[in-house]
Amino acid sequence: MDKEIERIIDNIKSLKIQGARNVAKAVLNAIILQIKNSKAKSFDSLYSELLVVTDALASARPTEPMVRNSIKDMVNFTFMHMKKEKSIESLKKKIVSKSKSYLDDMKEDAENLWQYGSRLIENGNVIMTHCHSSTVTGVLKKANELGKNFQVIACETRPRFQGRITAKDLSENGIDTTLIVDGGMNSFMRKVDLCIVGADAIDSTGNLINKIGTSTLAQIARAHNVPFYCAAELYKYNPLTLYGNREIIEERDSKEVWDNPPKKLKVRNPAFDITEARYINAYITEGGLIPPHSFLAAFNKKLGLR
Ligand code: RUB
Repeated sequence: MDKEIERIIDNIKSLKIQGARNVAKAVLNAIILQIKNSKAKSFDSLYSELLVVTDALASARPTEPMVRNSIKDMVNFTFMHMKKEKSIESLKKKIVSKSKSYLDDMKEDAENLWQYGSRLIENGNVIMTHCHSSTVTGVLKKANELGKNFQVIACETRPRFQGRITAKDLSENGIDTTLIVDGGMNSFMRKVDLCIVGADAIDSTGNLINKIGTSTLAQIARAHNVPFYCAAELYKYNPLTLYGNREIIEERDSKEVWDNPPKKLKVRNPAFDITEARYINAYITEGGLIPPHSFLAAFNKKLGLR
């Protein structure tokens, strides 16, 4: 495998590249690299190489439907075009240009989503978020650009402290931001007007899979009557959940929690948890604000358009 692709896979595993969108973008860039640098002499070997590389990329973070959906689209595109193109070089050009337009579409989707989300924020609001979601920070930065005055409370997110990425990014962008430990969610909720979190996966019933602690935040928000939104592109949907399959929750190395624990002590480190649809007021998507039970229909509509 190309050394640069191995580096991308390592960076995804180690969380140097984190958050569903950033991982999906890195995967599409890895596909471009793979195709450009391929020395395959036949359509079949180009296709087989793509399958091996995309399989390794998809396995780097198991709980990421956006990655899997994008890979599936690119693999299907390659398969269909193998029958149409006359030479390997023209097929390679087609795949590279498709991957680039895919990345452009993702950018356009995010811009729309940020616009819709920013309209939920009013002057004087306090917004609580959890972990680091580039989709959520995009919404908040858009609202700031539009001249809205608000405060953000960012939860630190054990064990890898991704909340600090959010807090640093927002405060560097001139947004009034306070970082708190995850355990402070309840104490600080009294001041909060709305919560906005990101998404790794959404299932066919509208349940959300996101950084562990998201479901706690949603339940605390409900107890305080605070609206709870999730900012998620439609491609975060896992189509297999319609047929009874479950999204697998990634369990990371327990050493991230405690690198040298006492002997016989069990330490667990699931990366994500499930927030039931009933705690979610709406998903903020590129197609607008939609209730959880409509996520599947909106995804299907988007697929049809593509
Ligand atoms: C990140 C996380 C984010 C989602 C959405 O977890 O849970 O909320 O991935 O991010 P991790 P985005 O740090 O383990 O990847 O909105 O950027 O897709």
